[in-house]
Amino acid sequence: MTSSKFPENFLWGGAIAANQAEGAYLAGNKGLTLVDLLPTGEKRRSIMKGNVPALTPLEGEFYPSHEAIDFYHHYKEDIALFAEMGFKVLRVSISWARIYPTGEDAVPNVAGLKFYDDLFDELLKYNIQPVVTLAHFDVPVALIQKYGSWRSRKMVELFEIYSKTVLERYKDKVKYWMTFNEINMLLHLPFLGAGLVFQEGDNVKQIQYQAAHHQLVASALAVKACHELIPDAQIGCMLAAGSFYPYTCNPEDVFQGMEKDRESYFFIDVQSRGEYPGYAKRFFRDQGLSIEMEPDDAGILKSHTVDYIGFSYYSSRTTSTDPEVQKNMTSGNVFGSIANPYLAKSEWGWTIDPKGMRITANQLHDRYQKPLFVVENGFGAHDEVTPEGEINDDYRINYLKRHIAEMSEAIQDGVEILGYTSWGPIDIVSASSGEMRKRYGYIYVDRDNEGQGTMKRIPKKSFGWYKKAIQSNGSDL
Ligand code: BGP
Repeated sequence: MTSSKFPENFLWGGAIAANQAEGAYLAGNKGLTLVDLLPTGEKRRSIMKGNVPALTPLEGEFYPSHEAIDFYHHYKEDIALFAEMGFKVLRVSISWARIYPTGEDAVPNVAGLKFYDDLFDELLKYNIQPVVTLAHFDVPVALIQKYGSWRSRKMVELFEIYSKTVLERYKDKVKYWMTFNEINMLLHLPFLGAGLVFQEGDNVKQIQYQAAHHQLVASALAVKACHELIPDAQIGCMLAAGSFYPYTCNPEDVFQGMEKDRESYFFIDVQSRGEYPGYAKRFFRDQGLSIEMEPDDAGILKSHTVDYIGFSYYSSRTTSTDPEVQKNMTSGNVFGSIANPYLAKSEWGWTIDPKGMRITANQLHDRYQKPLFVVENGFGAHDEVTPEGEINDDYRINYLKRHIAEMSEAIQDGVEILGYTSWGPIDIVSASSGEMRKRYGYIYVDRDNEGQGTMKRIPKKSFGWYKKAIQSNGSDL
């Protein structure tokens, strides 16, 4: 392998989300969001799919996002550590319910606006550019109660108001924006991705694709608003990426791999190319789905496409049409993946495939011919603190190193990549499991699965490693 090369001005940094880091879930008049209803363990998994028992937190349950790592109160200390590592960017999300606690308040919440002003100012003090996601898994609960969340067209209008509010407010501070985090998650974890709750007898696919249409129009309207309000900003989409490999060269497997990729590409085709692809129209016909669209929608989608393709990459996926092979599914992949016999897995069953980063980046580039932004990548692992108080996370360094090297290969293949924000540069709550034990950080946080701990921050071994990687612009991994 040739040595790593990155363009000058490559945006090195990390990515977190409001709902997994901030905590302070009721502070400053914040309203409840869907993550405030997610406990840990099995129950969480079932709720994330849309089986939601109650739309209020239950007495006696532990909700990890309520306090998370209390970034709301610790952000200065945390940003100082990110600055020490040399971050050029930090990806964060704005919690809609901090700005509009019920999602449709007459005026935005002053305390919420101020929190993000202070946060962005603190970042800019260190020359760290904020990269801001408008929606990262946190629909206000009041909108789920009143409208059924993204099933309703009403959400498009309310999201537009919210987007315009924050774009206008932070236009001098934020130049990189993103609309919906992992928009394709709506198909796999519909409650987490879009606040969708299902009742018996619901036509789940119909509801999902109608909600998807609403998010796609809302995304295009946010792009429009961003271009109008902040002409020197860039706004992108965000895909949970990772290509599907056919298990064999049987054309049936190959075709299935293509179709599975298209389940995800569908969203980005609309956001980046501005229209529904033919295969999606066929899918709707074949499935008997009828998506309600307003007369202006096609024009909105066509005129307001994204500037870059943001994506998360953790692992590749594998698919087969053979029922025998299908018995060997990986436990940790919400996309439904067969175990790949060539690849190892993390403790959570996530396949480790650095080469897949290069493959995925090339495929996205070939398809869209727009700059890419790797806005999530990382290794969730259980870390041990030694009696000396050290965390020697060589496994994490090893994972990141190999992925960054493959990203460099992709760049040398001609793929334009704006930057790399690894996931969870400081330990935060895991989205899929709700655990604190599944850690991604360069910075350890003393907090456990039950919410106990001092919240103390401790740099891990990977802290120094990432600092060096950034300092050398990726050439010293
Ligand atoms: C993505 C999400 C993140 C994040 C990450 C890691 O799906 O955008 O919010 O948490 O995956 O997943 P987990 O926390 O489940 O390990």
